[in-house]
Amino acid sequence: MPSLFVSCFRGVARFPLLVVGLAWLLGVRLSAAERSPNVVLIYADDLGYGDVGAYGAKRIPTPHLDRVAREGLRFTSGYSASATCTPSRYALLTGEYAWRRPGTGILPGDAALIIEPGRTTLATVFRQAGYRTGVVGKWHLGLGSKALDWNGTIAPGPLQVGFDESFIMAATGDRVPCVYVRDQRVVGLDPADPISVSYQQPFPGEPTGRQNPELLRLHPSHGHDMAVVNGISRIGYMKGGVAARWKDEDMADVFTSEAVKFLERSRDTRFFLFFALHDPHVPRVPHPRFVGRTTLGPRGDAIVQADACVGEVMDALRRLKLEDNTLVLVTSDNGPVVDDGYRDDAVEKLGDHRPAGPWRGGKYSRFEGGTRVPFLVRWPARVRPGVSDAIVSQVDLVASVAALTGQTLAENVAPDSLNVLPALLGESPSGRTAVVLHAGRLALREGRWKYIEPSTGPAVNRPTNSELANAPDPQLYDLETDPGETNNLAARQPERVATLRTQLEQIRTSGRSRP
Ligand code: NG6
Ligand code: CA
Repeated sequence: MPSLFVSCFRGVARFPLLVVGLAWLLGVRLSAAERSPNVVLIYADDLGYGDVGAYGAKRIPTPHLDRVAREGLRFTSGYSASATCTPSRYALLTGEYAWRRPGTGILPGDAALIIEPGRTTLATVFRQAGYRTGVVGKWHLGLGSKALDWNGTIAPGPLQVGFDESFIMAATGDRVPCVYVRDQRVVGLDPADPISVSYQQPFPGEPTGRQNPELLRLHPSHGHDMAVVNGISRIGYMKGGVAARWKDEDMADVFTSEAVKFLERSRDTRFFLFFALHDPHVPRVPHPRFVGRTTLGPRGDAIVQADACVGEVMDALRRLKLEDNTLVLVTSDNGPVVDDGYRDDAVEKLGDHRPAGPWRGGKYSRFEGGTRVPFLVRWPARVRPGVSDAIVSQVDLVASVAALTGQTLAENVAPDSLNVLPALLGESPSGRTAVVLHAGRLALREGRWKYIEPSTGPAVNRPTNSELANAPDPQLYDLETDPGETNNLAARQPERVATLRTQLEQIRTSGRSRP
């Protein structure tokens, strides 16, 4: 570029609009990074494909999710990478299938952080592009290195893997410690009442659900009989930190107000917010204003509450005049479960509601219900409303965001993340050709075909009644003619089974699936 031009350009750099106008006049296209939007990823917990009006739910009003669907792109083949929370979140943030790494199963609340600080993550990719990054809500990827002292500095955690700010719960609503952590500290902790956490032994003198059922207002159906917090028994034991303990009925409001405050603080910069809702995971204790909003009991009411959280974030974006250039992606970490361990009427009141929609199985399952989840993308400035049948997985966000922000990923990072940006923006009808689905063992979807590798595990997860898809023989389904996976074609099409088995084996042994 001639030096005269460069110095002119520098001179006007203080006037961004002028620069954009000048660039336009000169026919210079803005780079991807300059055009890229704010991103809000709303990640529900255990929300099923069939739990959302836009996906066919009739008995749960979800007007805000439906509006996102109506004004955005609604995916019919959007997947979480696994059928439970920790491995799905691991894949979402690292772009690596969790089954490659031992130790990425459902974590206890006192587990160490499972993402190594310094690794490329979804958050570092945004940060690299100059975004301000925040996480609010459920974390469940571990905290600290080992033997964490909850009364001191809680690290490493979100701040060491790419987030500028965090306001989280460590694990799940049903696991101790039942406190919020802002950045590296427990919120509202009284130093005179320190917290202790154990997943091995009860603390002498502390009540437990097992021994003190009279203290409970929500009783376990399986497990969940240890520490009693807010009248609900949990997984794991905790002592102390009484002033810091959360109130389950306020949790959605607390997280949403933190999410909105993050948006307000970030309005003048580009930002990425990972807003990980707790609903409708157990224990389902919605705020009183949502109680009775459905005839499905607390599970349905918790979904209405989740929908309201989405509405509040959308309202905030509108109020801050950020709606147009913010890409909102709403999805869920795994499929639905009805009885996940508390006697909360979910089974009794289910009636004809089908939480997984047309799919078989649910949370914990390799049938489609385990991982085929609601998946919505709304970005008014760029994405035209519609429905997409492209296959996309949450593991693809790392590579797709790199593309969105004009970056090239290093060869050795995010080994399973594919750039499906054209599909996410509705510019291409196809995303991936194949995706690996995970719940203990693996399954492979390739186009219309679904191969489920043999497993000796139980066919049904007894306490939850989730059909797990475990069987000693291979399974092959044609999702186009048999979306409910009822007609196993494996015996009739052995060549296809062999091809898919080899393809899955290749993905497994090569350590990566990104070209
Ligand atoms: C299971 C819990 C279940 C839920 C799940 C994790 C029992 C009996 N069941 O072990 O209630 O917490 O773990 O869910 O304890 S997830 O969505 O975070 O993966
Ligand atoms: Ca979950």
